[in-house]
Amino acid sequence: MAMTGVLRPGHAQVRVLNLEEAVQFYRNVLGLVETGRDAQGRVYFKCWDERDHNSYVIREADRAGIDFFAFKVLDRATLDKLDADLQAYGIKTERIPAGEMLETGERVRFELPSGHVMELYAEKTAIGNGLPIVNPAPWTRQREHGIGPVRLDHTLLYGPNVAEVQKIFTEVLGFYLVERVLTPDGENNAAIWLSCSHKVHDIAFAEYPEKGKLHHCSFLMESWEQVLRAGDIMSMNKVPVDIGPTRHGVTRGCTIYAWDPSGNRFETFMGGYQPYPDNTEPLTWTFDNFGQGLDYPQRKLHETFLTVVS
Ligand code: M3P
Ligand code: FE
Repeated sequence: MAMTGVLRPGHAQVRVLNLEEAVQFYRNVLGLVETGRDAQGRVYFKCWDERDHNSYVIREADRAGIDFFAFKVLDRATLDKLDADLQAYGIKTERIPAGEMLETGERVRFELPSGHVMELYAEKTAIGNGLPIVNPAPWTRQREHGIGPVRLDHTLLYGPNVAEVQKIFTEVLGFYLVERVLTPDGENNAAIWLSCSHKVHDIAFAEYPEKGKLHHCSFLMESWEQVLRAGDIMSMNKVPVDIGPTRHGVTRGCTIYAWDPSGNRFETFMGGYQPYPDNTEPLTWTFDNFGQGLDYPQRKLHETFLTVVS
């Protein structure tokens, strides 16, 4: 499919309680590549196969959770157009100057009705994946270091006003609804999975009374075997696992949910099907089938899925 407009998840900034403990976890257990530190004390990471300078940034704070989540857009003209479209829709936007984040261009920042801070940007320095662009090998040693995901895949965010959030993503930002779980009365959506691409989701939201909460950031693995290997590495390092390894009914993704040392949930994920935007009939799950949606083999609506966020 043609890819214009909003391209893909670009970066997440997540709060951690102890910076060096978190750096050790993200570098050696999850196996991200540390790419820099800035004057604010933030530490920047990328997954081994990502070419842009950073996708996951952590900062020390007294509570866990997410500061903001960003999407990369095609170019500067697209950034300006989406900024104008957001404003025309009635959303206040702010420009964060280039360089405020390392190796990252100007960002358009706005707050969603769910209380999450979102950003769009067009430019981030390409530092490559450690392989030459002429005659590259299929992987580097970095892929074998820790869990070693290939990229930041999506995030699931919890907050209020999901119906309004859905309208912004579908009417302004060019996303389409891929799947949803209905509320018990069948009248509204309890959770939505949205795509701006050919991926089964680029972002998801679940209705929750408290604003701005993080359910998980998800990291893509290349195979089910790699997800199982991730589970082995989690156990070897006594990482608290929430759910899995298993398969979601929703998205058909194969998954493990686990927590970082600060209590931020993350997911190691692979699979799912590939929707196209002419897929105008989102797959719909009734609330009584939420358990299959979450954990298809066990058909279990794990309590933590609904209640534990950061
Ligand atoms: C995902 C994911 C449900 C959860 C589905 C989760 C239906 O698709 O990627 O985390 O509860
Ligand atoms: Fe996920």
